[in-house]
Amino acid sequence: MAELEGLEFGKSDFVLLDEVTMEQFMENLKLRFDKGRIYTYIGEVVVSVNPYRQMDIYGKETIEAYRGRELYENPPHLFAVSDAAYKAMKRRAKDTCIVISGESGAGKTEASKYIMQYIAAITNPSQRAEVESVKNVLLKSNCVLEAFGNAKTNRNDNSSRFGKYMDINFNFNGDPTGGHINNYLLEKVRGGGTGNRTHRNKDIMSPSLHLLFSQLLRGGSDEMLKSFNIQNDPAAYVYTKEGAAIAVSASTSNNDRSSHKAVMNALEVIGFSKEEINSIYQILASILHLGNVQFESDGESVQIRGLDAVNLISDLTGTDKEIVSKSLLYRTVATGGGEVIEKGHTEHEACFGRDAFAKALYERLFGWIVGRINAVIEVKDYNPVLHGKNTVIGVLDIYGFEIFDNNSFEQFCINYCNEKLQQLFIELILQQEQAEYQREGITWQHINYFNNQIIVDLVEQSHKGIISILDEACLTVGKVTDTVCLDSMDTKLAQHPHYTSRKLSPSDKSMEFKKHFRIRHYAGDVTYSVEGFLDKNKDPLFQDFKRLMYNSANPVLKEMWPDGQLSITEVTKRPLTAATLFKNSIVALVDKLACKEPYYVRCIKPNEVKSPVLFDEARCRHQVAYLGLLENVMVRRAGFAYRQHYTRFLQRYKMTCEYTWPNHLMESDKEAVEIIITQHGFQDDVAYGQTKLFVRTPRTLFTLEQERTALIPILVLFLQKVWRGAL
Ligand code: AD9
Ligand code: MG
Repeated sequence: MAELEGLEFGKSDFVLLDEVTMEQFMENLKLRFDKGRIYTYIGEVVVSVNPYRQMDIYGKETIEAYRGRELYENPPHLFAVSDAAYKAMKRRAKDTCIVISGESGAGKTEASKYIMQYIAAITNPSQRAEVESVKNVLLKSNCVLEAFGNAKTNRNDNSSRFGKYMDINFNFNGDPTGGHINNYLLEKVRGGGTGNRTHRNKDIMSPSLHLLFSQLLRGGSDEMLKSFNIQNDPAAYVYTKEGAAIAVSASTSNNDRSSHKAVMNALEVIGFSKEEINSIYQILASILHLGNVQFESDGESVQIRGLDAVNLISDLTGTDKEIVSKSLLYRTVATGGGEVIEKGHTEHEACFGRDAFAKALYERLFGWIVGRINAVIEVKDYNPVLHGKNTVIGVLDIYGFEIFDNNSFEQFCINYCNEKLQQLFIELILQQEQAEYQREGITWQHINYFNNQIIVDLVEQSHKGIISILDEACLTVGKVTDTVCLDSMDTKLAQHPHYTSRKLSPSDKSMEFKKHFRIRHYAGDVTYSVEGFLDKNKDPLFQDFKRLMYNSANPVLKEMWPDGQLSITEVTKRPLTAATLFKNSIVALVDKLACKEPYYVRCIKPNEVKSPVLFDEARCRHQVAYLGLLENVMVRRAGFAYRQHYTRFLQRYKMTCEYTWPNHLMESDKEAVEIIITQHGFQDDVAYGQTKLFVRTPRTLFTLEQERTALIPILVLFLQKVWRGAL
């Protein structure tokens, strides 16, 4: 429980609310937001409200104030949980993780950066060069990943279009020695969150790419643009034409220039070679040119209209012009009899193939950049005997729950991920409480909470779950459409309490179209349009493109496409689908988090208009509800709202009892605390653990606190008289 803040700032810990009701919770949250107190605890969980303005609370002085201190010694802050995670890691050799959650624009990425900055600031006091270099790379990696994976959406000007989990490794001194980044589900096409849906919606490239292109076009040197044969005009390229308005409103020319410079610098600091950096931009330029490849059909066969773009792509990717053209127009297929034939695309297939190729180039580039950063920060020459236990702090900044006007496959995956994390949150929070009570020898009363396992099962259960049904549809030979797949889901899931569709409840006016299904998520109902689900799940990319890239003369490209070396007959018939790959990665992530001591930051977005003064009550209430924050407070309070080491408790409240002030004569601090508690008549409200006192209701603490506050002036007067010799 945080202290050192006056009551005019509200309760610094929600467990201290008089009653745990939504009204009181909201009142406190609003009061604190209005007073510029953006952080509040629920026990050790930090609830953060995006201030939408620069706050003077992250500087050196604040860092020093939090360094090495306990949670309750300072007002609530990200730095306090960062320090708690760091202390647990250093003192108890515990692997810890900080899970940051909340919806788009709630402040997750900013929080993750402050946490990293704090850890960087408090480690390596002796400034050892190799540790400084690791820290530098870890910090710079944010800049690079943001450049390649963030974008302006209508919810957030700097929205992360990928999930990120970063492990930071520490040596026995508690100094960072390396790290590892996992990235999750990079958005390759513009998601529902960006608005501006057009008839070409499914072909529109990721907004992150638009921003990158914009930075390249405006920030790249003339020499670079010339060597890539790129004009400094977004309207000249199909892929930038469509998103030009978004990219332009997201940034100014100056911004673009300085961002481009910063990214180039960060890439260099991290250790990317000149050739590698050049390759990165060559690939981006190739994607731009690829968008300009146009097809025409004479009714019989399909041709490429003009070969300029193809020639440029071939030059930039170090591939053969003929084969580039061929890969865009034909696909190699193996017949049932094992015969290999070339099949010409229809115009539609050719366009689909081109865009899928462009998206895959971007996705592989992003994955490769993450891989290169990992190679640099990977812990090397580690010897457990010599160096002691290698401990880890993980920081998770992953997309929050998404409900848009149009929800598609991406939202389905993201919301499933949030179900998994919510489940972990509840399990771990309960588990943690239980563990502490057990350690301290306290009897624990189990509390009921909504278990979202049923929703997780609805999505992921084998054979019966939505992902299985989707996969089955994708693997079925013949013409299976999105609607057929929806039919299958309707049949298998009709009885499920968290699933419904237009067909199952035709009277439901809110689901206008037939191609929709709805999941009752823990955070609310989300209606998904099944259109495009199958394509996105299959994520089809013709093998010919993979082979083309693998045979590139550019070693960087070759490295990105190892699967291009498989011949058509070797290609596995049933590659894992996008949903299954995603599921596997999230299951692995949850396993990773579950074995660490967790710390949570729950971010809330105060309004939709990025205002520093507006607290949109309804929006905030909704977030508090779906983040399960009230349940969190209840769980925390159902047991004991407050706990403290005997010695610290004694220090604070010994003045409230004649037997302990100024010093006690008992055998132990524990006994002295027992005297204070009994003298106040609070014995029924507490339990005595091995090392800590547990207090059930906050009122007890308030009474002690009030008494202490009332006594301070009297004590000061008393001491002044003693000094003056009046007594
Ligand atoms: V998304 O899911 O990636 O779309 P985030 O990551 O939750 O989202 P982000 O951290 O990017 O949100 O915050 C959005 C914007 O809010 C930032 O660009 C800042 O302008 C603003 N923000 C967030 N946190 C703070 C803060 N602690 N201080 C000042 C903040 N501004
Ligand atoms: Mg973010």
